[in-house]
Amino acid sequence: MTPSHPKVTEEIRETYITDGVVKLPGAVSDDWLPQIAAMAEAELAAPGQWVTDTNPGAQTNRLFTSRYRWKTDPVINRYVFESGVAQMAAALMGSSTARLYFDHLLVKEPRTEAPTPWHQDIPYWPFWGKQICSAWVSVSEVTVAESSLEFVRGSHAWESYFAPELFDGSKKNWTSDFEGEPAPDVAAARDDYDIVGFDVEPGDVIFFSAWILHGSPGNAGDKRRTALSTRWLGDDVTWYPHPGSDPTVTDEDTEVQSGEYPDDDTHFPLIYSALAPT
Ligand SMILES: O=C(O)CCC(=O)C(=O)O
Repeated sequence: MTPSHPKVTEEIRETYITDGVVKLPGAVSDDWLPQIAAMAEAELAAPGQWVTDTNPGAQTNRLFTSRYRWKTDPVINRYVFESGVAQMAAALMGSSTARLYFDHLLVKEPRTEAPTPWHQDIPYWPFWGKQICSAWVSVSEVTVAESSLEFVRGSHAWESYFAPELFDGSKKNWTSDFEGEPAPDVAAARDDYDIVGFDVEPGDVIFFSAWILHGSPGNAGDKRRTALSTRWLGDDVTWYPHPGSDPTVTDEDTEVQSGEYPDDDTHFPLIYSALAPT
């Protein structure tokens, strides 16, 4: 059955397919945003298990990320199941289903110097397939200078698979096990790339392929930038654990075998199916 969503017009879907990224204005309702902001505040005060923090406790110059909390955090859990983002992701990917991989809170305090390095998501993740995307929402208005996202338009179609890098500004590889070419230094040669950046209003969601090169500058602004990215798996996805893949869910946690569709509702819950009665 063809997936659809009222906000995913044919034009928007074509942009997603061609560019690898699209912004859906007002895709989630405003009432989610204060809840996400409060969740972030609580997480900063008492971080969960899967955290990167460049400057613990600081009010400025701090990049903080936390992942895979949908099972224990009630706000994230409700957002994943009820916000409608899963159905939009499915419609954009042309997938009849959307399973959640994980949620990723990304906070940049005011005057955070560290950019999010230019990277592809797919090499970090233990999955293979083209129907994999993220849905990134900011709780407040954010310009690119305040650390909204930038993309190399069309790079999802390059067939590249770049070595993952740490997100702490160190420029080090995320793992020593991964063999692969480093991501190009887009920041050093911006004119060589077709870069598109998105200023966002609250409730806008940026959907992007796991294969696209993307990053964000540091936060030059004087307010916190809080964003929540959720990661979505479509019909063509298979389990592909490999050296360097994110350890939040590993082969030891799931009975899914390499090369199989990740039909595991405990770890990758089915959030949307076009076949399910509405
Ligand atoms: O929020 C950011 O700065 C980076 C987000 C990102 O890279 C992602 O969601 O994949």
